[in-house]
Amino acid sequence: MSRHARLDRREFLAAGIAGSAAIVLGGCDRLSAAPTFREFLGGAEGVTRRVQRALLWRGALAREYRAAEISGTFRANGSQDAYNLPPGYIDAAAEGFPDWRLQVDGLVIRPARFTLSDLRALPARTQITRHDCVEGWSCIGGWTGPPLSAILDRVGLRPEARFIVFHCADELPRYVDGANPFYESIDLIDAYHPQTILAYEMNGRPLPVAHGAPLRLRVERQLGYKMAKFLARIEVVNRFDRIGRGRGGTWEDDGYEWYAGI
Ligand SMILES: Nc1nc2c(c(=O)[nH]1)N[C@H]1C(S)=C(S)[C@@H](COP(=O)(O)O)O[C@H]1N2
Ligand SMILES: [Mo]
Repeated sequence: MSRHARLDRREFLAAGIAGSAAIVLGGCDRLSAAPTFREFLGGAEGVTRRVQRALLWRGALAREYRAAEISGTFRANGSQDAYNLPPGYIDAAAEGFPDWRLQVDGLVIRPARFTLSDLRALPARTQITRHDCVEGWSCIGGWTGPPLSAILDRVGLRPEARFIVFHCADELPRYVDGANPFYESIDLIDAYHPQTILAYEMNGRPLPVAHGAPLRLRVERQLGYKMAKFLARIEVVNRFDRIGRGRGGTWEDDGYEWYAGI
């Protein structure tokens, strides 16, 4: 990555953070450790990750909350409107995404395309969880959708499969040397975790555009930036060094950790 691109991205983030400081986090909380949170992820992250891996079973469930604990307003972050989305996306949303398909391919036995009704026909899980953003805020929301494992079982993983890559419809402007669609990736442990779902509903209603309509990932044992919104394609791979800038995700390509455990 050129120094220039990184600077642009930093400026972009700085502008976003400055902008969001003015926003009242209605219904959301600042994390108690907010000032040191990023520091914690940076400096001590290696230690944290080793300790987590040693002490915590990665299959353990994230805490789930009661309906009464849902945040009155759930903050939207990153791409959230027409600015970062392809032309026509908002209109398609208004019509219920008739032409939208989720493409699932890569190291799978039966590549497939799913419509929203295909996904709604699968057994769904509803979970009320806390979303923690690396920028130091958290909100509690309810999510409904099929477990990712159900989709992976449908397509069948080939033995070489190691990671699941989520390709999104949005692009972050100014990040680039060219087109830079948002992407993220997780390993098979998280992919088969029972709380890893593809949510088409938030708080009992169709997922709003700001939160990633029509479909977003919830991977509840990790930080917010892993929860890819505006899903377009799921690719099963055994390496991700040739995707994007090679670190497994848009935020990782800018220096954040690939495993963002909380
Ligand atoms: N496609 C896409 N997914 C994304 C982002 C984004 O900009 N684009 N931002 C990430 C970040 S940093 C966070 S905190 C959450 C925000 O989700 P929310 O808008 O529902 O709060 O989405 C994550 N997933
Ligand atoms: Mo975030």
